[in-house]
Amino acid sequence: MAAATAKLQEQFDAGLETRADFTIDQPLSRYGAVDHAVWDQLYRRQAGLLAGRANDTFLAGAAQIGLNVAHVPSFEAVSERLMRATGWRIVAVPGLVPDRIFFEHLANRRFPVTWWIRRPDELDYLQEPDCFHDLFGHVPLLTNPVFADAIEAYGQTALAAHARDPRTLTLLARLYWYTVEFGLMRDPGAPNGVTIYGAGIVSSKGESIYSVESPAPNRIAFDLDRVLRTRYRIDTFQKTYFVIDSFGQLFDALGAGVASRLADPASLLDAEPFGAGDVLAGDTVLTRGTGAGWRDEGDV
Ligand code: HBI
Ligand code: FE
Repeated sequence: MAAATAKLQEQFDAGLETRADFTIDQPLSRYGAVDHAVWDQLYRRQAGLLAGRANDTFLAGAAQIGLNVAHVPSFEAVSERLMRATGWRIVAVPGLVPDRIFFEHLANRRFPVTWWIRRPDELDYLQEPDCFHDLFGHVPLLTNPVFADAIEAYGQTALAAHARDPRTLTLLARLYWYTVEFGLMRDPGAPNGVTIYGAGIVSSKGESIYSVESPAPNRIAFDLDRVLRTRYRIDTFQKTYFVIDSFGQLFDALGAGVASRLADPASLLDAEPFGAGDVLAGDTVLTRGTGAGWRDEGDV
């Protein structure tokens, strides 16, 4: 969090006027030729890698909202197209925003997008979300009505649960992590039987190949309670991916499912969490990972 805070401070210092909801006007004049070239390079690289690996609606959505351009897109132009598709908008922010503010935006069909883009020497890995991760990773699927409703429902549930009991943040973050950020979807027509929809995967060169093709990680059918109890790694490729059947299933989980589960979160909060690489007796295992590169090297 220290790096993110420093980054935020840097933006404040640079004189960007930040509103109470942490939004700013996208400072278009601050992008230079290098920034635009980074977007162009990342977009073309990921579009190539994701053909046949990502969920069908993902790349179609990216083109639909005008991300297939050779420069950092105008957030206003993207917003206009997205609004027509599902009534969602994107808003520019300096970086990570406080949890409550983040949930409030989602609950009101606004997706916060970090305005700045990584440097050319950071193409492959970045610790905090930048414009490419937020916009290319998260926004294309918001053109899908069911996915769009699922994220709004998550925002509303998270806002209420977090206000009632801040300890639920851990649980909410696990659910978001294993679906919105690192989710796979079952697809019998795909070469490996699954396609990518998670934003952390689609915006990563290495993980967009690893998540669907590597024998190392576990791929386990999504189960709400299981995911709510599972720790995650932020510093390596995932040891386990959870696989949904449809965006309808995601909507049920991020909507009524987690809302009812968090109405009385005590048992979940008290339970010992599962490790990121654990495979349990009750799991529906699609692929049991070989663990190459991580099993026996100590779990989280
Ligand atoms: N802020 N800009 C931004 N993007 C996020 O994904 C984000 C955030 N603040 C908090 C937050 N995520 C977490 O609350 C969730 O990932 C659970
Ligand atoms: Fe993200």
